[in-house]
Amino acid sequence: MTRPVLLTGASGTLGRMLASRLARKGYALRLSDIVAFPDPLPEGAEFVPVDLLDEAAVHDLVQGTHQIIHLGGISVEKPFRSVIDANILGLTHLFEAARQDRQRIVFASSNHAIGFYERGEKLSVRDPMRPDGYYGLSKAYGELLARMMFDKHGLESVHMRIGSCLPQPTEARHLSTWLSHDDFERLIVAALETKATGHAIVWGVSANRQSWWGDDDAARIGYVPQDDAEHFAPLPDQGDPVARRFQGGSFTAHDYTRGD
Ligand code: NAI
Ligand code: 15L
Repeated sequence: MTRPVLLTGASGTLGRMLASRLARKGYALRLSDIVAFPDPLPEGAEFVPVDLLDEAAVHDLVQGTHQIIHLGGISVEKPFRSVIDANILGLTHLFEAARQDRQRIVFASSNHAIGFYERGEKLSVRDPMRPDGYYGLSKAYGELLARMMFDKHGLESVHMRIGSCLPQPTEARHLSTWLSHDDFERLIVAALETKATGHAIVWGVSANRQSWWGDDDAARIGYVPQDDAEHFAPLPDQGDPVARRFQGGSFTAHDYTRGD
């Protein structure tokens, strides 16, 4: 029997979209979230409700699956306490369970791990992280936890530093950060299907002419984006001067107290 791919955060915006796309491609899926899956279950999918904070339940959830796509957790800037619960404790439970079962994890990291670089600066995934809040910091933790897990235990993982995954770009910042749904699917399939990934970090971004993000491990996992936000240009800029200055946009302006 085929072992299903585990998808956490399945009831969220990207999870629902991905679940139906992967099911159409013939993947057997084990969907999981803390809240019920709101749509009819795709063919070949089962749903297992789990709170990532429940270590024993996370351990059981991983058993018998084949690779893990981890989208579950807090997906916006929030106070420290709410972020650490799902994004640090919950994430660590998942990596520990994956390590015991020797499963590859494909992790939804975020551009907010590097949000305090100024717009226009061209980045490599090897540049130092500059998180723009507790949310971005939790994504930095995920990437580093996985680095340790690979160096110490050989656990493979692919980190998608996702920009803005939307049906279409709606503001000027998205001309650089947009990840189309089709390219998101391409990235996920590449991360699942590549024979060996090691610890890979890939910008989760389309082939945008105005992208700020360059050198990464996309070629190593075979990810070739095909869409370009430029087709939607020009788009209006949004937010206050801080949001317009930095790559992380409005997340950087949240509780920003510097005078410059
Ligand atoms: P979302 O907020 O719609 O989905 C997250 C899901 O995680 C929700 O369904 C929620 O119920 C679940 N969740 C939260 N706490 C949980 C817990 N303790 N146990 C189990 N499940 C829990 O977010 P979205 O937009 O679908 O994003 C998915 C992932 O991709 C997130 O990790 C987010 O940080 C990341 N990401 C998304 C981007 C985007 O453009 N949508 C950009 C960069 C990263
Ligand atoms: C993210 O990490 C968020 O999950 C998503 O809601 C968007 O705000 C995105 O980044 C972005 O930066 O556009």
